[in-house]
Amino acid sequence: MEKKRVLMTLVLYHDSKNSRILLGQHKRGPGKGKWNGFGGKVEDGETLTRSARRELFEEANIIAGDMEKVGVLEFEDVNFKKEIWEVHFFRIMKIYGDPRESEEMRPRWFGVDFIPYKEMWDDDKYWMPLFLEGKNFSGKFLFDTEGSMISHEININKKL
Ligand code: 8OG
Repeated sequence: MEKKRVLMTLVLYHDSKNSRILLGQHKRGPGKGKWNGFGGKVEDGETLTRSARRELFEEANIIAGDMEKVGVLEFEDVNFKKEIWEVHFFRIMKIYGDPRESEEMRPRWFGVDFIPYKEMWDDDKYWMPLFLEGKNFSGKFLFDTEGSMISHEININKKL
């Protein structure tokens, strides 16, 4: 049976001037305790960028200035819900407002040399360094039912 594709966004802000990145810790749900960028499911009738901006505001209380698409990754669980998560990644060039804790996320700045990979999804160590270097990427990751990564494939793409 063909797996259903679920569209999602992930938004990241790298403050390169101060060598830091803004992450948020999930307070609930399947990713509870994990640090991540901001994002979630794209709702019916929403564009990817609109959805990304909405999630950023809901989760961290900040407004994104210009954003650019930097990649797309597919996450597949060996059998979970028969879904493929297609996550579209965006880089924010500027933020407006101070990050504030929401019901879902606890935002915090991390120095780029202190990214808490042990408390993040297994795949993040593959694409985060590319993101921090300003590269574009695409790839596929397969997970088992316990959430451990079984296989990975990542490509560096040319900028559009
Ligand atoms: O808990 P919630 O449904 O909001 O989480 C979905 C968000 O997490 C969405 O922005 C997409 C993102 N996401 C995945 N899988 C992975 C992953 O393996 N690594 C990272 N960094 N983010 C992921 O759905």
